[in-house]
Amino acid sequence: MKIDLIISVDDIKKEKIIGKTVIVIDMLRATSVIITAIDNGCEKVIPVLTIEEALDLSKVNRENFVLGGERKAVKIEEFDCSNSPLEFTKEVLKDKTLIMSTTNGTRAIHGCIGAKHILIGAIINAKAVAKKIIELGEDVVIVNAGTYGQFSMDDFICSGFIIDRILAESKAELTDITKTALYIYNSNKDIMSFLKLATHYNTLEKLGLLEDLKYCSQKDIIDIVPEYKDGIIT
Ligand code: 3SL
Ligand code: MG
Repeated sequence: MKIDLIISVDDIKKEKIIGKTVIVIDMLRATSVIITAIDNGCEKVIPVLTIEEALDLSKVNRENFVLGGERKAVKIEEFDCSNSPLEFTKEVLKDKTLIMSTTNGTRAIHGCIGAKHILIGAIINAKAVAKKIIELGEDVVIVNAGTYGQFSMDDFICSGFIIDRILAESKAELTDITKTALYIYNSNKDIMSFLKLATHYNTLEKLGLLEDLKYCSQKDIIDIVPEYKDGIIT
């Protein structure tokens, strides 16, 4: 098994992902939200690119849907929830479909359409992702959402952590970039300390979202791996 990595949504090249198994990572915070929502009983998540699309989709039977997401890390006015994983509780999500639109995460998922498997990963489900990757036994491309089309330290260390979890149970061939992600994780096993250097960490901290940062940095607290297929994540 070979593991490669793409550093941001703007760097996705179709020829690198078509027919491949990909892991999409936006640990701050979109993929952490999706994993938490599904784990808390949300029926399915529909990631969409625009606010208009989200509002349109929810028009019929509005009570069946929860709308979540952000622009510039802040709740979208017409939506029910922001992009804080802590808002997506069992009570909020019971028997609901979550329609979600975020700046980088949902774009990254859409950018991977055409891949054979699109798995949703974060720090909180890294071990489960590693297990699934080993079961599939195929080459993997880790797709970092990044931030506004740029490399993001948070997604990179998360990639290194997932690679570490894979290597704990299996052999894999690494490219230079995945060796670097692993090196970064191995030199910074305290995720929060490393994240403090990241631009997006500071953006969220300034918005008073320290609890989100703490939550998203917890290792292996959730044992499921959501998968995107035909427009929905289950
Ligand atoms: O860009 C995204 O998808 C979001 O996760 C960013 S934020 O952390 O909600 O600001
Ligand atoms: Mg992010």
